[in-house]
Amino acid sequence: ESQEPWWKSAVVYQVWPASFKDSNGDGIGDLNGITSELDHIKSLGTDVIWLSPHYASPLDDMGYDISDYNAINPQFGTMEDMDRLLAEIKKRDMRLILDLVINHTSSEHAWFKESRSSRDNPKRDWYIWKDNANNWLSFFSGSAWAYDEKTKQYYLRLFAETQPDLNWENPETREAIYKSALEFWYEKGVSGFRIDTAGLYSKVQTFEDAPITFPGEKYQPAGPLINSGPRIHEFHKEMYEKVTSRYDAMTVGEVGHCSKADALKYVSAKEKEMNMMFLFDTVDVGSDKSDRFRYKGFNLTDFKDAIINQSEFIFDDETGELNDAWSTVFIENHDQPRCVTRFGNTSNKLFWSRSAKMLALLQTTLTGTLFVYQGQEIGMTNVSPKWDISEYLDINTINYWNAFNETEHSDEEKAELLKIINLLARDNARTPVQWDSSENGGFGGKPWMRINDNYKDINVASQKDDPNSVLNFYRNAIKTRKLYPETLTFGRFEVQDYDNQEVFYYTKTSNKGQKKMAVVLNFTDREVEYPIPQGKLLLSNIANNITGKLQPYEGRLIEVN
Ligand code: ISL
Ligand code: CA
Repeated sequence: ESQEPWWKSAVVYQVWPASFKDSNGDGIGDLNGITSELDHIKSLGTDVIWLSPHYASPLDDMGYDISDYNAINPQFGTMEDMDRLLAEIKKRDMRLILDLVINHTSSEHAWFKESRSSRDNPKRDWYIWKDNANNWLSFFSGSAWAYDEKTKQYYLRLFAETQPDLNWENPETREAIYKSALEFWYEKGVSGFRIDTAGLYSKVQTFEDAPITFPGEKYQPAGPLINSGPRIHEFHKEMYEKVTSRYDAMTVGEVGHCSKADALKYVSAKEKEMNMMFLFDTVDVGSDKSDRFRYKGFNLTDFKDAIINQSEFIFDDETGELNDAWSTVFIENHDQPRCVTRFGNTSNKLFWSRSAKMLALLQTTLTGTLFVYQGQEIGMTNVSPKWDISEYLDINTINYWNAFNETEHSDEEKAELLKIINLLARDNARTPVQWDSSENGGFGGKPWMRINDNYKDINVASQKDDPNSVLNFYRNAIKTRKLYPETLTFGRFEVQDYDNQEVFYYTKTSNKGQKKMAVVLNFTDREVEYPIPQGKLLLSNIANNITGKLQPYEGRLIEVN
């Protein structure tokens, strides 16, 4: 009955291929492994699979360093494997979106090899070369500029040294990106893209020093000099007009942080840029937004604010009705720690299971397109705090730790940073998916990254037929979401009792106002007496509790009368 496009009510499941499932025993997840688990993915209520980079890559940044947009990483499989995966996805009435990494390539990409070969190479200007470096900080620590001995200039690399930034100012470069990274895959039948670092393409062309954000530091976050820069909306409009608009596509841009005005430019339908974006308010709660490891701790009102910020721009200020913009709902991805460790409680089995389900209840009742990350559906946790720093393999973590150790620090300071790394490192999302309690957690061969020690307790096999498992809670909650789309996916979101630091209480109201639901979540490990709204209990993570007392981590969805 609704005229809304399919991607608004879609449930998206993100696969990060290296750690999903290994079909040939070499310890690296692969495309055939994904194909073998499509029924699991579908059983959740998934409509769309977002596949993190599967392209040819040296894997310095686990595939976000692409050396050929039109080839499959041989460690993940072949083009035939990819065609089969796509066909099997479609057979199950799902769609596939890919990762679009076009702010930079790998330094092994043919374009960059040409560009660096001489100052007068025709592709020299496809990347950003300068005689002098400025003070910009790389997202992976240190200077954002790398010196190239051969031609004696610096190239910009906002991420790893092997991830040179493309020069979007050059129209020829943009054309090449559209053809090779987008059109090629649309023509193969994919349904859109998750657009990596979608806010970073337009750099302020003076390349001036960034102001001091972190006093005493040599390099400083470039901030607005690179994020949502002067031509960013022009570039997105061009990409939409030249490519995306020709397909029935879904696009979700990774923007991170931006003003409300920019948000509306990115995702208002009339602007013709992209459908929706990922904002990082929630996943950055308690952290400095330029450096997550500068962490100050969690509090529930900050968390409420973050969730408000991520979707308030899709409602008209005056009427409260939806406008023509759209938003996303997510709490995990391959760059984030596990939500049950971060926002829930893993100190015992009961709290683990209950808080994982409470977070599922939160996610499945918020407005926007819902994204679930591999392993989230079984309540996978962060790695053990006992892991040695050498077990962490992510370039972001390693570079940060090395940069920190370039200056003297006390044992207390080191221990403090190690604690924060354990809480927030991207590695936490990247351990192999735990399929069963057998060797290597049923993932395949001896995995490229150490499996989480708790795989015997937390795995798909032990949860799939247990009606009380986290997995079946996710399935039920997604079913409920699909039963009441007007209220849960499209409804107006209003936080009640904002100042409460223990309970997160909000209402969802269908656009025409005929249905109203309340969500009440106890974010503490204590019983809390609470004036719970009267009505029909639609979903709860504790069977049959209709008392006025919320158990630790209890969550309820109530249809209020
Ligand atoms: O995770 C981060 C570092 O703490 C973020 O700053 C992250 O680098 C940023 O959100 C951009 O992420 C995306 O592009 C990166 C890649 O490493 C991430 O995996 C990807 O999601 C470079 O392509
Ligand atoms: Ca493999």
